[in-house]
Amino acid sequence: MIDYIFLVYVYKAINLPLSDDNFLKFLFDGYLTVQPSEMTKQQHDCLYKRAQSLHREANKLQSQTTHLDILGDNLRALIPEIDHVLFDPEVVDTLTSLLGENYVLHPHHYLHKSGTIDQGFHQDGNLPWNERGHYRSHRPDWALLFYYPQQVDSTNGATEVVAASQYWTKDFEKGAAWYPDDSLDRTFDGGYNNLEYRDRQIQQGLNSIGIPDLDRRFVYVPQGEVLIGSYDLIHRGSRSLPDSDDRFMYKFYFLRTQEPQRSAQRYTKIPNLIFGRKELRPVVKENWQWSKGFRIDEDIQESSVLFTQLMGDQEHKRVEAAYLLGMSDTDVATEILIEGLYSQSEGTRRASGYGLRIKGRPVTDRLIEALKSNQVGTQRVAAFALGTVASAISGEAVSALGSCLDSDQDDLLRSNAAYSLGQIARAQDCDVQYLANMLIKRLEDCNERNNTTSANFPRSTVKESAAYALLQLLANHHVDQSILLRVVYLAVNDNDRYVSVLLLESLMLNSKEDPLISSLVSGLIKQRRIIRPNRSSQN
Ligand SMILES: O=C(O)CCC(=O)C(=O)O
Ligand SMILES: [Fe+2]
Repeated sequence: MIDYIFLVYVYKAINLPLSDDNFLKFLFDGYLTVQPSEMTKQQHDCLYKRAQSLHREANKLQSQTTHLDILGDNLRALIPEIDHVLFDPEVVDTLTSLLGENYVLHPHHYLHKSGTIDQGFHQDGNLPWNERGHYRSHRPDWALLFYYPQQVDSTNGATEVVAASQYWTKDFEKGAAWYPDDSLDRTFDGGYNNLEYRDRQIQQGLNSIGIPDLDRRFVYVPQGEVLIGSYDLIHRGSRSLPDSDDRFMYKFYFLRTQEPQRSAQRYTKIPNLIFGRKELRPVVKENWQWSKGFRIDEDIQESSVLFTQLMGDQEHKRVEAAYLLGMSDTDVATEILIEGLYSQSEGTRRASGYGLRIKGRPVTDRLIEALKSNQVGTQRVAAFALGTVASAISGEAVSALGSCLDSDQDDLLRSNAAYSLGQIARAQDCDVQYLANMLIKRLEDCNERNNTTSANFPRSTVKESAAYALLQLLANHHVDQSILLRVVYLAVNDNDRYVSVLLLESLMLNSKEDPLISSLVSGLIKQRRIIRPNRSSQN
């Protein structure tokens, strides 16, 4: 039997925020690696052995749901020592530097073991088990953490990443429907015995994104290393040699709950971006400014060149153009982005959304109008682009997103609307009462039908986005006790463990000043939650 221990860790004040150089490196490369500063070799060895026994236990069980019961989501209860990694000062400081204070550990996680098959390149789905909830953020809103309890080298199945790939993606729409996952090659199954052929398939999958000179890197690391990456980094698990020792990787991810604060004057200096890939400089510059809480408009010269780039079919050129247009305060830039939003090309619409998202208040009305478009691909992007703190002061924007979430037919639109309400909920001046009621109502009374059974787990992607939004709200605002009681009820009763734990996290942040409640909730979060998802709830 594995003992439960419920240590309540107290976050120490951040000592060593990431240096500006390292932050910039993260914004370009999309990842960095750190060594936990207070862990010993014995602790890493212990986490290796624990991983081995858990995989053995899973193998013995031969059940259809070991991924839900054993290898995923319950790791903090089954292997309590993993908290040494999650709460190590170096890890906490790095995550705090990237995601701000009060970041939250997402309740979905997994213990990976490499094997002789290869994964193809992919971006992890932004909802558990490769489901899709919203457009990828581009901002440091989400981070993944890969922990390796043993050394990783060319023999035992390293993770391979594509450096600087986190701002790009592939199209996913299938008419009005969509692919839930972002595999670069959706037909790749990793099983071709001819290794040269397999390697060619992997490279071709990556080539299909249409961007030249991508930078593939195997992540070889010493024992105990942690990779912290943008959630959207393209990566894959590579094969191990047949007789190598087991290689484990504990995967977790984290989310931001607070908007960056305006920094001291010295940060308003824009660093030299000349060393990074050219197409990424505008994105990195915008992210830098956003993270430091300031904004300087960009001069654009060749708007016709940017127009052609945005309307074209090269993902890296579209994203570059969208950011340059987004950072300019000219009308011509706005008009180009709006035209892009209504384009027939999915990639152009998506890129335009990022540009419009930067513009904020001046384009709010245009985005509200686009929410009513008869092209669902335009509506979804408009819902996403409205999701910034700048929209909080527009009552129309908030109620347009609210009625979208309430009554639109398209699940991906509703899910994006919920996600955006979460971004708006970070604003000091948002309508807390309205948002709380609307989000809670969406979660109560089975208002959302289950719309996926992926990973053998019936649940609603929209509900998961609504829970995320409620977490953003409660992390930033005090609410009446009557609201908290409704949230407690949902957290205790919801059949979706991700909804439930995100709500517990929201209660924990909301009751930070009360050590009794926060210790109790923190214990509940760590506790193994639900042995099996309730299969009778296919409402
Ligand atoms: O095992 C690895 O190194 C990567 C696994 C991974 O990326 C995944 O399963 O999504
Ligand atoms: Fe992955």
